[in-house]
Amino acid sequence: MATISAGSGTNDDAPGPSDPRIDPDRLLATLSRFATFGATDGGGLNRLSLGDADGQARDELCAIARRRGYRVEVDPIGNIFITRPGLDETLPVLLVGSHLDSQPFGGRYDGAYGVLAGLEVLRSLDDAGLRTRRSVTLVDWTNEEGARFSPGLLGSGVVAGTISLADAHARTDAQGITVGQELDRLGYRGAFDSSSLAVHRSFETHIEQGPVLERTGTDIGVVTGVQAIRWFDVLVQGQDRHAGTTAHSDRQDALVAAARLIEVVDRMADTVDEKLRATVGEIRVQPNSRNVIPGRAVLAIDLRHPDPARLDQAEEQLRRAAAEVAEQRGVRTEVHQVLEMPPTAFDAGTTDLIRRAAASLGRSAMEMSSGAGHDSMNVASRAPASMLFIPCVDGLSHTQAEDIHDEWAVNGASVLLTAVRWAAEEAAGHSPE
Ligand code: HGY
Ligand code: MN
Ligand code: MN
Repeated sequence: MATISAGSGTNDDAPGPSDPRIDPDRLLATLSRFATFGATDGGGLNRLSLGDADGQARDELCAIARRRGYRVEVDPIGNIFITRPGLDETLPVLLVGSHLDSQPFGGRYDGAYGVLAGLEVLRSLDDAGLRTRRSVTLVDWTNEEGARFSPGLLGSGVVAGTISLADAHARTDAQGITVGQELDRLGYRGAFDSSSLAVHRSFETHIEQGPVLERTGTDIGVVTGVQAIRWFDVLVQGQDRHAGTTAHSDRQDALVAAARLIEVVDRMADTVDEKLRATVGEIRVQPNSRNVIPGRAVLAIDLRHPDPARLDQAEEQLRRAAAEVAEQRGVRTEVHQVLEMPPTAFDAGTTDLIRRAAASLGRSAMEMSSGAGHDSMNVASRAPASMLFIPCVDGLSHTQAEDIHDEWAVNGASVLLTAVRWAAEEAAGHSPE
């Protein structure tokens, strides 16, 4: 695993007053610093949304921003907006950023890279003494992952209107703690009206979370869109009974019934089509004791496909299988949809800026669609948005083994800086094509 060290070389040819450059050492040192918040022994992160480690990362980000004199605003769902004011603050802003929360045994770069590459852009503009026409705002979205509080994309979803603030505050984790309680505990239930934030363009930088860029030796992924996502919770209610005294003919075993459904989900890549991604990533069993026949099981299901009609097919198969298993196993089943994200097509003009920024820096680039979900799906419903990817080692993500090379990190931030500078100078009233 390539460790992040102080990056190679600094900027020998110091930037002119209006020629901002990324500071590789500062970017890499900041990535290392943030990787300590929620660090696991396996070299990854356990920085669940609104847990203590997320609170530490948030506090560090805000402290850096305040030391730099940036404006720090927090909205009622805890999204953090850090603004480097431009010459004309009446103009819609440039939005960069991503998320700081991670999976339970996740990687150090999923989300964090986008936030910290965005921070590096702000600091590089400072170094060059460059005041952009439009303000540049860096965002840390609350609960992108949805690992602790379902659904994911929660903070950006409230701003996009896909979930109400009240519903979002009421979401609970496995211990029954609510989002609202955690926001209050960490001091991140803010009052900033983010729904009023006017965005000219949004650029989210992220690791690819797949193998294509590394395999093809391409520096930058120019992301044209994201596939559709649907999450379901399936409840299986049987009857808990003594394992030693209950004949199999008298059992209503919720876990066995759930196992039948897991098989159905796994076969969907055949029964729907090979582009479908169907996963049962989590199962909660009650009472979860060796000598008790499980009375209740809850499956957390993640379905994805570029074509929502195929997701309709998968959903229909899931609902039919749940009804059949209920009949066969003498249990009750319920299928609840907890997240629906339609396929997203990013703004062509914003995507083109990324493509041209990469070319201007001599970085190789290729167009690609994202298999992973991102907050930019929500941002795209409100403003011209796009994303740029950097490679990750072996395409691994959502695992502690997630890793990147230093030069990939620097390349992505440099392309982001160029795209942001160009967009920030676009004429007032310029309506992105
Ligand atoms: O699940 C996703 O696609 C994202 O990485 N959270
Ligand atoms: Mn992510
Ligand atoms: Mn993720």
